[in-house]
Amino acid sequence: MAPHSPGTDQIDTLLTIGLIAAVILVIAVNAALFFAVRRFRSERGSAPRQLLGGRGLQFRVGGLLTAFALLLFILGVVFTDKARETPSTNDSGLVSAKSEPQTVTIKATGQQWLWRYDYPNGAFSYYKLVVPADTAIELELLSTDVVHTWNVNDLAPKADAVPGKTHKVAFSVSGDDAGVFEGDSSTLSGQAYAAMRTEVEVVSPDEYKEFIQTRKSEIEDAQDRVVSLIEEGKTP
Ligand SMILES: [Cu+2]
Repeated sequence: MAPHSPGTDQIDTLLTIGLIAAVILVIAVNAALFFAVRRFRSERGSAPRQLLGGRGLQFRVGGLLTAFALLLFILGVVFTDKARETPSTNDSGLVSAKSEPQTVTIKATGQQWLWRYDYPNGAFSYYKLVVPADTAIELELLSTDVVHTWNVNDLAPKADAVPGKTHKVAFSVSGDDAGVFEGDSSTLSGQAYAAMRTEVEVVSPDEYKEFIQTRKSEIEDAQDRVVSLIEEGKTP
């Protein structure tokens, strides 16, 4: 993972803590097993001894594991303190006509097997989402058929698009990190779910405005062409 939005670096940290804990446990358990097998092995041919640990030993091992669990819990809480920080729009982000910082709300609709994005001005795009940098982005996840999962893990925790419900996922990317981020639909949503990929392109607020305006007029032009074809009787 390469975190690029507030909160995602915390998820990354938690992942690392979990990994280190797992490695420590695997080594400790195997070392203990290896030690016990070597230390208490019986000679070939003789009946193996039956060993019983004293009560004290059980308490010591139990205590040690409790301390380990407690340590993990504390580390998890301490290092993910900022995970609930919400993304915000800063000075370089998208501003309104009255130069107030804005939050951009975009509808992301999952369908077998494509993501559709609907922008505030009525423009839409498939597969690729374009967002302004330094701006709080709020995605409203919807689904027209089955459960899909919007998963661009450099930007946000993954979130489900469930039919009949709206889920929200928020992120913001600093202008220094502007670029393209790859993602997918990480819930089995049918035959071609592996092809249900997505891409988030982070551009400057001006480029974003230009993008949605161009998209909007392209869509309107295409609709006009269809309408005139119908009027001429050449129904497509
Ligand atoms: Cu899907």
